[in-house]
Amino acid sequence: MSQFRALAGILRRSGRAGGNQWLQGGAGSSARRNWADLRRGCSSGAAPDVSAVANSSNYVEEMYYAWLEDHHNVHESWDAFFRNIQASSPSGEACERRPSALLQGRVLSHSPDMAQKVVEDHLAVHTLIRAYQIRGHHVAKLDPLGILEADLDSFVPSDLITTIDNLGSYGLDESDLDRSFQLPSTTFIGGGNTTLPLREIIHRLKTSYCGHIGVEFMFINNVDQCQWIRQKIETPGILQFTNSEKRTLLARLIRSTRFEDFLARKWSSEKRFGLEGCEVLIPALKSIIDISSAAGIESVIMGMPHRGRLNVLANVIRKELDQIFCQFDPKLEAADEGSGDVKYHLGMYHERINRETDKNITLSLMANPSHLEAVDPVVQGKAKAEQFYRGDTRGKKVMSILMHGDAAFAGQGVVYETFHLSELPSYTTHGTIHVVVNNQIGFTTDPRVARSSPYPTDVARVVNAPIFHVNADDPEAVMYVCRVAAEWRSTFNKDVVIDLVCYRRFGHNEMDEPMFTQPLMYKQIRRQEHVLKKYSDKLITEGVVTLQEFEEEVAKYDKICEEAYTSSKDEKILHIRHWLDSPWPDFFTAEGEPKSMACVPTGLDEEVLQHIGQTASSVPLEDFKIHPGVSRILRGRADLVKNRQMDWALGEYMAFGSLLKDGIHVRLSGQDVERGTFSHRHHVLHDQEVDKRTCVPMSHLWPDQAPYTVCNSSLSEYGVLGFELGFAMASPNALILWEAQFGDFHNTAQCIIDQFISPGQAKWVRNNGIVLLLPHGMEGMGPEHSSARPERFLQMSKDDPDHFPEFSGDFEVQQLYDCNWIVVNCSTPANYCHVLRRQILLPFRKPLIIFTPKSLLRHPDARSSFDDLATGTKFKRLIPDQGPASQSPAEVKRVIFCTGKVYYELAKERKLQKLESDIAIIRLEQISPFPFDLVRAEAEKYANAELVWCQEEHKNMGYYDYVRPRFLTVVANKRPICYVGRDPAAAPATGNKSTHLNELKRFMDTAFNLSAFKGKDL
Ligand SMILES: Cc1ncc(C[n+]2csc(CCOP(=O)(O)OP(=O)(O)O)c2C)c(N)n1
Ligand SMILES: [Mg+2]
Repeated sequence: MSQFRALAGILRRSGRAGGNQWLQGGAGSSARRNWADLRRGCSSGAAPDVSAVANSSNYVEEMYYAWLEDHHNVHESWDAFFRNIQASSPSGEACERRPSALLQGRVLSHSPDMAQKVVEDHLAVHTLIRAYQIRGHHVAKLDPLGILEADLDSFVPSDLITTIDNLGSYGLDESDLDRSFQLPSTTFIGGGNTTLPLREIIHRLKTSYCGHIGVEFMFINNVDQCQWIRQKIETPGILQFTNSEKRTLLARLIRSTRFEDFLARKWSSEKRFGLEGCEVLIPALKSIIDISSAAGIESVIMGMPHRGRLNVLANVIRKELDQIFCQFDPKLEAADEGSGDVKYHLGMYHERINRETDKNITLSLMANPSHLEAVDPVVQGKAKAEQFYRGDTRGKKVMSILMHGDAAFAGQGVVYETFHLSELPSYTTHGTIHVVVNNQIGFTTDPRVARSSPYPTDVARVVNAPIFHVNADDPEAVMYVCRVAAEWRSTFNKDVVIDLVCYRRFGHNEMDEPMFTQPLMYKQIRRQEHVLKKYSDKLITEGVVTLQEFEEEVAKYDKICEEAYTSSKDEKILHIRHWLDSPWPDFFTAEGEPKSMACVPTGLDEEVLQHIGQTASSVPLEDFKIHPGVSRILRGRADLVKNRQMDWALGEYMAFGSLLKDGIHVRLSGQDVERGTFSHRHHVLHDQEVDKRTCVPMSHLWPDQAPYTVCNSSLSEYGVLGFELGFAMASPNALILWEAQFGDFHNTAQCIIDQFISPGQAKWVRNNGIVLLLPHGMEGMGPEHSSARPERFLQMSKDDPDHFPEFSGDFEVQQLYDCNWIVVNCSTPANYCHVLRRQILLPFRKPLIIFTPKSLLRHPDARSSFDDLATGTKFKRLIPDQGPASQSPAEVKRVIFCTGKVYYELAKERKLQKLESDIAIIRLEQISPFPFDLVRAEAEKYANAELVWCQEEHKNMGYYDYVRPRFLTVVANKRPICYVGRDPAAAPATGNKSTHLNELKRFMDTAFNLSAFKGKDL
């Protein structure tokens, strides 16, 4: 039992009726002990029940004499007890050496009152210690400017002893300051002492918790972790550095500061989002990396916003300075394809030796868009993937560091989404170190109107991450906090936050005038001495460096910058490729080109199909009891396999299973993907009798297959899609799929789609083969749950609608190579399987957007034969009409082009109306890049027919706006393309079932009314 609890227990017990009897009995039985017992105080070795035995005069006397002889003869608690009595005795009596006067006067006649007072005072002191541990940070001196409150509040918690009067709230007063108190085991302020005078206790608490470091950790519900932090923060003298460490810190600070100075001197009117006011970020990151490297970390993946990014690239990742400087040259031409990106967004990857540890380390900074915090989940995904491929199951080799601005960290929801991934088994990176550049401003906005929480870091509390606030003008305090944070990560493998409370010396960027909006703050900032000056003065005073050494170090770095500047002028061409954050050296040629420009057929051997089909219909584990409903589904699958048929779920099984066989890791992530939103997938079977016992048949296909990961995600799109995108960056030899619960929910991840997936290659010359599965279809389910918004993806596709391409070489592959992403809507399970396999068999990677079915999952017509997947078969970008119309195309009056589920409705209606010879129906399976070649062949084949585009979506949605100009280009504007589908609308679908059916009927009637467009001016 802790001493604190023992004392508390005594207080409770002494208030109980009959307590005395118990006390006497208990004390009597243990009253007579030998000296060794006295020394220990009690047989368990824990603190003795001081008040419990205080009534036993013999025992107390015995103790008292022993104490008089030598204070060390008794347990510390008795020592404190007798000292207190002595201190509270009238003068003269305190020196009384006879026990009778002292004890009988002070203890025996006044106990249990006196004992109770001692206990209460101890409890009070323990409460006081706890108050500092919990709330000390509120009064810590965190703001280097000394004008702002880091917690937005000047309120001082009354349970901190900021004035002597505050002692009153604990029942203590000034006279108690020199009384000694037993320290609880939940503090380390004693160092080697177990008791301290109250004055010293308060002093040490203030030093630990109210100096330049403020720690928030007492919300963590794990005793060991709290103890660990207390020990790191409270142990006296812990914040000490060797001279060599101080010199390294100074050298790093010089680099950080002089780098910004250099840029400011050379390009005074260029935006660079300088680090001035938080120069300590560079030594901070380097220190985190040093300590992590020493603990075994081999790869660090970082994400950060604009502020200080160039400095991090130069001084942490060690990008060649001339490569950075040449980016400021406006005449520099880009050597690579695409649009490129501004210099303060580019990423970087570098393998080097860590000078402090002499170990190899790979550092990568992920490229990011302006959209603050969007890169967070991407970094996590990439880190997770690197851990996964290295078999680093506990995050001991690969780690992530995320940097944040104070305003963005508090304001952006994706920060919260990312934190919520941090402990999930399939998403954890086993601890991220977050570093906040808290310059107490966001652009022009003050924190008091930018957030509702006291600190910008409060979001981290949800995952029990400790938060270290630190005054960034105290470089040693910052280094210490970094050391603790890195050790925390390697000890507990959990997230941790470092809040660098700093200031922004200039405006938001170098062109901005901050005095417009923050006049007083900026008056103070102008007066603020630079941290480098303050720290170098300190070290010179301490004799750690001489002024001359300092000046030489500065001159040395300035010279490095000057030389790099000179050589940067020789750079004529900018290679964005050199800024790649995730290279795939073996996948591409040395020049970064695909090794071929062909795609092998994606069909499969019958044997493989049979084997996968059988596994998909079975439970590979013994004594595993599945739900009868699942049994039924598996039996259904078995029947299909017997008939060499597959439904959607089996088509997917064939794709995943065959890729796994070829050593391709498959990872499917999203909400409820394990079962499948529509209960069709069932990739994870649950034992109905044994809790948490599951079986993943896909993992039992072949003994040497690649691993299969299927994971239900948290209820997030932005965070999870970003994560999977990052995962897909790590290796080209993996099929990474994210499935939306319903396609329209992807819009809460729009930023990842708009900023990373669509333009990623153009901005950062990096391929990414992520697959988005977006359930889509108008099925009367209402405005939501219906449309995955194909129009949005198509609008962002970059193939030129007005340019008729040349059909040379492998046109299909060339088109795919040129596009920014691939958009498909497959109408058959076999084609779905083919497109997934093609995704991996292509010699490059492009994002793949698939609109997936809902009702078609079980539609008896939407099945494929094994023949459609046989060896030699491949993905069909377009499925031509195969019925009577195709036999005599010249007679055909109308060709309906469509995509996806509406095909089945059209085919059914055509049959009903007996128009199979008059109307051809052609399915566009790959919508973008548009299969100009195949569409042209079909248009030519049905030379006399009207061309119709039919979609079930509203006219201003779906595919129409994308396909129309391309059709016109195909027919050289010589034939019109008529629209059949729902009218334009604001909402994607009606919530009224009968309206839904009426709409369907109306456009079906038009589709099969052969005179619908007669005489119309199209
Ligand atoms: C999602 C998003 N919204 C708005 C912006 C515009 N913006 C750029 S920087 C900035 C202020 C950022 O403040 P903070 O996070 O504190 O970083 P600081 O610039 O102070 O380092 C804003 C609002 C943005 N880049 N991203
Ligand atoms: Mg800020």
